[in-house]
Amino acid sequence: MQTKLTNILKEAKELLANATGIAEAEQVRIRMLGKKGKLTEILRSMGTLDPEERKIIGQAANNVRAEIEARLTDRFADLKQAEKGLKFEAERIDVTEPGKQRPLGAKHPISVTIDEISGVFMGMGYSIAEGPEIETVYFNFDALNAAADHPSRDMTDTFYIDENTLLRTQTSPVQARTLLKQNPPIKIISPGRCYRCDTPDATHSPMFHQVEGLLVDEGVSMSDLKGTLDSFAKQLFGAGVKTNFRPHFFPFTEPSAEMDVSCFKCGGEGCRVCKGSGWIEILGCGMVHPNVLDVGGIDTEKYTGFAFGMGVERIAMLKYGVDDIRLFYENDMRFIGQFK
Ligand code: 2U9
Repeated sequence: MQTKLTNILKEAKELLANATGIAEAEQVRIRMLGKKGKLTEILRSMGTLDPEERKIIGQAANNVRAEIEARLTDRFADLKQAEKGLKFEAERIDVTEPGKQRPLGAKHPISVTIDEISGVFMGMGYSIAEGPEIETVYFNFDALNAAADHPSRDMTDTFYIDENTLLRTQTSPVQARTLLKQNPPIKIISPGRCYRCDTPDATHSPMFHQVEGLLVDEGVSMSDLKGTLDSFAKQLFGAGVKTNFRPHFFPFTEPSAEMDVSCFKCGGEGCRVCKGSGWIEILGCGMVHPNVLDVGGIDTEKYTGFAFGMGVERIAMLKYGVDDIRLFYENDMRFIGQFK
């Protein structure tokens, strides 16, 4: 029996040494110490021994059990560590590998241009006013002195939602609302989206952007308008540009004018950008019509004002040499990314 015990220990040691994983080591435990295990069998058969022998063999069997258990514990620990090592190895991350490149966005050229225009006027003390893109016919047309039969009111030119509601065709209703809300001095610009029923082509889009401005105070004259807009043009297009004002007509201003700048590309010599004339039309402007001030509840005996408006896409196209307005709405990063 002693020999059997020695063999059991030897076999257990060998099997454990060769076990390549926790599952195999567990099989060794069952084979030796399990209910039907070899050592258990010996312990069970000890009943046939005489008491003296039983004591000796019992002691020896307990020693063998303790030895196998100790070996099992060590082997389990080693195998567990080894399995963990394999798992870590399989999950190893190479932190030196280059990361995935996420394409960076860029500020849209229309936003770049609005920010440039707004920056110039904010530098002159103007505040930014905003208002709804879905407007009333009253604020978009009536309050702005547009004649009842003015062509811009046509269904073919304006997106109507119902007979009293439309998508604003200009940002002027923002200033009309400000006149009602605020007492002079008023000094605001209103950048924003506008909508007109236009078939898209290289220079037209049914949605476009404007920046309009309004200044109302005591003693405001046409020379204030000219000085302000001349300074604006020099800051936006370069100190060397000259401005020229041509008479024009708008329902909401009287007198009205359009402002040209000397061509910032050719310096006035004549080129493709200025179509050979040396001048480029930039914006419309004028002294606010007394009818418009009246509607806004402004005392026309005391106050006068000037206003101006410009199309942002047009300015951006001229400034950055873009020849098709539709490029602004395609969101192609190869285009948008050029204006950072
Ligand atoms: C109020 C009073 C007056 C805003 C003005 C213009 C001249 C003008 C056009 C330029 C190109 C619009 O984008 S465009 O088609 N705008 O020429 N806008 S004066 O005058 C106002 C606005 C509001 C209460």
